[in-house]
Amino acid sequence: MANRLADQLLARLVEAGVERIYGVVGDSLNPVTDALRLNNKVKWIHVRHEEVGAFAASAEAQLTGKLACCAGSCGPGNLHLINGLFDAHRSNAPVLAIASHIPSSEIGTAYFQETHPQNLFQECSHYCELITNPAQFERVLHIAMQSAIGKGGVGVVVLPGDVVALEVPVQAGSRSLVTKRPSIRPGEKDLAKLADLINSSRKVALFCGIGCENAHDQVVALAEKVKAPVGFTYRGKPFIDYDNPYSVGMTGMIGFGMCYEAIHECDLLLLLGTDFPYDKFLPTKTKIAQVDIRADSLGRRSKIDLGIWGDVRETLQALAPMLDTKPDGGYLANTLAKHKEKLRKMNVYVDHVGKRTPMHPEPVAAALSELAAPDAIFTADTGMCNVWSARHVKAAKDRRIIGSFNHGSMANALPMAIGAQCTYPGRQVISMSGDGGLAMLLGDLLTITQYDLPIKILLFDNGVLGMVKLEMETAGFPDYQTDLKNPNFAKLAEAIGIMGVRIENPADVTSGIKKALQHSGPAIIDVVTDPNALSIPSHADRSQAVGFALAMGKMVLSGNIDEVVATIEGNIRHAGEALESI
Ligand SMILES: Cc1ncc(C[n+]2csc(CCOP(=O)(O)OP(=O)(O)O)c2C)c(N)n1
Repeated sequence: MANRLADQLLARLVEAGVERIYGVVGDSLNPVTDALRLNNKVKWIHVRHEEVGAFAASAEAQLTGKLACCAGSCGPGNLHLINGLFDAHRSNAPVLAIASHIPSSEIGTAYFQETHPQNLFQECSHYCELITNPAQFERVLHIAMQSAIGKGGVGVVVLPGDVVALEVPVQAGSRSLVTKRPSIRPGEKDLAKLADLINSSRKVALFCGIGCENAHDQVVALAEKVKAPVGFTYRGKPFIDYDNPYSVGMTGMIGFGMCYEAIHECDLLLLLGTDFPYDKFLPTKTKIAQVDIRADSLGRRSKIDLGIWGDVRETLQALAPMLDTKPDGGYLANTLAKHKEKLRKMNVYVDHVGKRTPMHPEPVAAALSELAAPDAIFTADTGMCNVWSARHVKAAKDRRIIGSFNHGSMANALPMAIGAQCTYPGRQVISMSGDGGLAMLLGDLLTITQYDLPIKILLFDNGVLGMVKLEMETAGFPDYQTDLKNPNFAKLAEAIGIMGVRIENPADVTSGIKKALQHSGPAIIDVVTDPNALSIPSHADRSQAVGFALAMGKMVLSGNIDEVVATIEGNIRHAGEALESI
C-alpha cells in the first residue's frame, strides 16, 4: 500500500498521541493540511501568528507532560515559530515542530522564502533535521519526537513541500515511542552522605523548583522532620506552596517573604529540583547539597558541597528513614514568624484597598485568586504580572500557574491560555496579561472567538511597560519610551464578540471579576491600574534604592514632578517595607 508522506506523518502523530497541531497553513504545508483533513483524528488549531502556536504547544506540553505539536510554512512561517519554541525548549516541554520548507530542488539557490531551518532552529531544539528522501522519513521523525520527549524540549522536522507530497509505500513496523519516564534513585552511598550532612547540620533550609512537581508530600514531610523552612522558585510554587505550613515564599527580583533570609541564614541549603538562574540571590558561604534528575544542573548555579543525581521524590522517599528528627531550635519558628509579618506588609494594599484611582494592582490579583476555581489554570505575562501572580495568586493542589519563566518573553500569557484551554476545555483558564503583552500578539484574540474558547483575560491596564519602567528607575534612569496609548480594551473586546468588563474603581473589582468568570464565553476584564505601582523585592540591594532616588531626582529636574508625586502618593504604604528591605 502507498500513500503520501504527509498521510504517514499524520498516522505517526496519531500513534504518538498528538491531538492537535497549532499553526498557520501555507503553500509548502498544504499536503500536510490536506492529510489532516482526510485523517480527521488530529485537530488543526488555526492561530493568527505562528509564535502563538508555538507558545500554545509549549503550554500544552508543560501542563500534560506529553508531546505537543506546532507547524509553520516555509521561510517566514518557520521564523515566526522561533520565540515560542525557545520558550518550550527552555521549559523542557516536549514539542514537535513541523517546519515545512521550500521545494527540495530549489534548496541552496536563494529561492523565494528560502531560509536554512536546520541553522535557525539549532539553538532552540535538541534535534532538527531536513528530510529530502522518503527513506529517511520514519526514522528522522521518530528521532525528533523521541528527542523532544526524552531530553525535554523541542524536536524539529524540516519537510520540503514536494517531499511530503510524495506517494511512497507505507513502511511496515514503525518504531514505537518510549514515553514513560524512569525514576532515578541515587545509590545508597550518596544517600548516606546526604543524610549525614542533614543530620549534622543545625539549621537546614529547602529551596524547591519544578523538579518537585510530584514531590509535594515528600518535601513537606522532610521540612517537618528537619524543621526546615521551604522556599521555592516560581516554577516550583504551584507544586509546593499549598498545604505547606513551612512555606516561606520566593527569592529573586519578584520574590516575597522570608525565602532570601532563610536560604542565607541556614547551615545547610538543599536545592531540590531547581536550576534557578539568578545566582546572585543564592548564598555563597552556606553549605549546599543539590538533588536533580538532570546531572548537568548539578553545581551550575552555585558551588555545591554534595551533588545527588536523582529524582527528588525518589531521593526524599529513600532518605526519610535515614534522617534524625530535629528538635525545633527556634530557626524554623523564627523564620515562619518573620515570614508572616512580611506577608502582612506585602498585603497592605490587599487588606486596605482604599478608593484611590488608578488603583493598585495587588488587590486585583488577590481578588482574582479568591474568585477563581480551585482547579483553575493561570497563565502570567512576563512583566509585572509575574510579580502580582507570584505574590497574590494562591496555589492549590489542582491549580496550575505557567508563564515564560525561563525564557522571559513578553506576550506569552494569551497564547499559553489558548494551548491550555484547547487541552482542557472544561477547566477555567485565566490569562493574566500586561497591556504591552496583550497588544504584542493582539491578533490572536480572534483565535479565542474562532474556537469560542471561554478564556478569561485579566488585563492589568497600566498604560506603560511597567516592569521596564521600574527597571529603568531602579538603575537610575528616568523612564523613557515606556508609555502605551491604550484603547478601552473592554470596548475592543466587545467589538470582536468577547465580553468586555472595564474596571476603573477599586469598589468594582470583585463584582467585575465575578461577572466575567461567571460568563460562559471568553471575557476581557480591563482593569485600569496605577502605572507607578512599585513592587518591592523581598531583598533589595542598596544600589536599587539609590538608583530609584536618582531617577526621581532627574525627573524633578527635567520638570516631570507630577509623575514623581504620583509615584510617592501611590506607594506611600510600601515605604516602610522598602526601607526595611535595604
Ligand atoms: C518579546 C520581549 N520584548 C521585550 C521584553 C522586555 N520586557 C520585559 S517586561 C516588559 C514590559 C511588559 O509590559 P506590559 O506587558 O505592559 O506589563 P507590565 O510590566 O506593565 O505589567 C518588556 C518590554 C521581553 N521580555 N520580551
